[in-house]
Amino acid sequence: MSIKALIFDVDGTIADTEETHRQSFNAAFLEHGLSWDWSRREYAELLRISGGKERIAVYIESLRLQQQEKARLKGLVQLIHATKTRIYGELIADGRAPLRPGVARLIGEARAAGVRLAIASTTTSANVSALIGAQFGAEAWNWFEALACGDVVPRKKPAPDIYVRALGMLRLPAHACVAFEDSVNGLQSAKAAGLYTVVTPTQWSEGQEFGGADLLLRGLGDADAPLAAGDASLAGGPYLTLEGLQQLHAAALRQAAA
Ligand code: XBP
Ligand code: MG
Repeated sequence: MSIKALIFDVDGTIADTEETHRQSFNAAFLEHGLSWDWSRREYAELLRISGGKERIAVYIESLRLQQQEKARLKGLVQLIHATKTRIYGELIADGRAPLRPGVARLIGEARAAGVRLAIASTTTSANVSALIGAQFGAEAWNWFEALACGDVVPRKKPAPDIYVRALGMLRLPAHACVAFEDSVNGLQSAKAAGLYTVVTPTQWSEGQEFGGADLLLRGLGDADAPLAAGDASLAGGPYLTLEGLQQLHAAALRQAAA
């Protein structure tokens, strides 16, 4: 088996969480007496910025305000974001943002085959734990040997830092791992770290530039959610299995060595 570990992005990849993030941002703004209210269209643009704190700071900078007021508001970013993270955790614990089709199946196939699991996400470890706990149960926290999240690295996606960190925690070389992503920032991060990367966009990231993806599918697919014909031919079947991925990954390694 040329694949020793699967490294999953979280938001948009394991689950379509960005609508819950958007609602959490807006609820936090309200709680802090701010009249900001990010529409879906506005949030889709803001998603180009990795990291909720960074996103809020860029938004503040875009406002027509005196520099002094911008500086004051930027001084509140950590507090606003902590409120947003609390609200997000509550919504996720309520079962918002179910797993995308095939995620639980592929993770189960990997565990059965002894392929190791890791997370490489821009969001906070609190958010990742909330999602994994809500969707898999608390025992699943131990399935992921490496949780590389948020601020543990100086540069967020599209920089490779978070994937390099996950590889270091796994003590594995990039060529022995596969990354799963949903966005161009995530794809660029994983490719810059040298990983074979599967991209499954969501409505928030569709239309972004996925030219460098090793495998681009609308989703992983499942027995009750089979892939459309085009994706099925790429995946080698009605849904992407670990065995199918292993064949694609091994072929890519052979091609790179040729
Ligand atoms: C996506 C992100 C995150 C989330 C919001 O992360 O860019 O910023 O949008 O979460 P991923 P935070 O790498 O998992 O796709 O507010 O915690 O940043
Ligand atoms: Mg993502």
